[in-house]
Amino acid sequence: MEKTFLMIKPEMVEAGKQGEIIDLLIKNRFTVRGMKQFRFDRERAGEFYGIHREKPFFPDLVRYITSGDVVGIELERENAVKLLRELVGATDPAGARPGTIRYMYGSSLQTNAVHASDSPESAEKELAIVFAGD
Ligand code: FUP
Repeated sequence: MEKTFLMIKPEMVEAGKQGEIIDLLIKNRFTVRGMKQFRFDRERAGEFYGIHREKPFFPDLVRYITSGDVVGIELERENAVKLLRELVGATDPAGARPGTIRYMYGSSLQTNAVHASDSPESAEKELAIVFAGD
C-alpha cells in the first residue's frame, strides 16, 4: 500500500478546521497511519521546504509555516500520492477546481490550507522530517 503525507497549515489549525479535513480524507478512503500536531522551528521548516531554499518566497514561507501549529498526517491508500494531490487541488486556490480542499479552504497562494507530498520520494523524506524521533 502506498504512503503519502498531508500537512494541515497554521491558518487552518488556528480556525479549528482540522476535523473537517481529516473527515474528507477518510471519506476519500485514505487510512490514517499517524498524526501529530506540532510547531516547526525555523531549522526544521527550512529542511522541510529545502527544495525552495533559493526561491524569492522562501523567507516568507518559513515565517508563515512557523507561525503556529500544523498537523502532519501519514496516510495510506493505493495510488495515495496522485489521489491525494487530486483531492488537494492546485497550489493557488484561485485556480483550484471545485470540490478540492484548496478550493474549499484555501485563501491565497501562501495560505492554501494544506500541503501534500508530490512524489513517493518526497513523502518518505517529509514523513522522516516530521516524525523524526517519535
Ligand atoms: P505545492 O506542491 O502545490 O504545495 O506547491 P509548491 O511546492 O510549488 O510550493 C510550496 C509552497 O510554497 C506552496 F504551498 C505555496 C508556497 N508558495 C508561495 O508562498 N509563493 C509562491 O510564489 C509559490 C509558492
